[in-house]
Amino acid sequence: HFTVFPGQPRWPEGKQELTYAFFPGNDLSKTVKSVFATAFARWSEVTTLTFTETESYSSADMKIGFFEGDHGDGEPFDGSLGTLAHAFSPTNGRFHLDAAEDWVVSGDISKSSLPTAVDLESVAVHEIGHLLGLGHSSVEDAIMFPTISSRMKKVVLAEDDVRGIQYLY
Ligand code: TQI
Ligand code: ZN
Ligand code: ZN
Repeated sequence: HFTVFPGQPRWPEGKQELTYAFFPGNDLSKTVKSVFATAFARWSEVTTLTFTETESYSSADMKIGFFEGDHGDGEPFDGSLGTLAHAFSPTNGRFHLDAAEDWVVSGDISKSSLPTAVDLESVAVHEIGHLLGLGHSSVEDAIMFPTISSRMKKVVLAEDDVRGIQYLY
């Protein structure tokens, strides 16, 4: 079953149109950005929320960036594998990814030659769940289940994820 964060934080009722921006220091490719757009779409499809990219990092509701090691929020990254990414509960909006991972941004992760490959879309869909207020789920098929078998793609919301997000919004 899905969970929410203590106190049930969520984006306010009157704020259905959320914006996101990429950390300007990262200079991400169109392909990488499109992976995030697809991941946001998984959640907008089952809610009345919309997600739009904005150029203004400072005013964006959600701020996405790739960082290595200690990056100033007290939760340093740890190099390849281990912690892959973290996102904070509403309405913090920060979504950080470990730049040291071998991110697979398109295509089939099972075909990657790297044993340390991590599927970016799978992690993005999971972390956006956190950004929106979902905690972890006990349902193994759920995006919000706290483990993912390596070299696996898990990008389609399970019924439990949909129930969770529709409980909040
Ligand atoms: N990062 C953890 C996660 O997002 C960070 C975390 C631990 C956390 N406990 C939390 C975040 C409680 C919010 C609430 O779960 S991670 C997975 C999964 C991670 C793990 O790098 O370990 C995914 C990131 F589910 F596969 F294990 C993405 Cl998909
Ligand atoms: Zn961080
Ligand atoms: Zn998680």
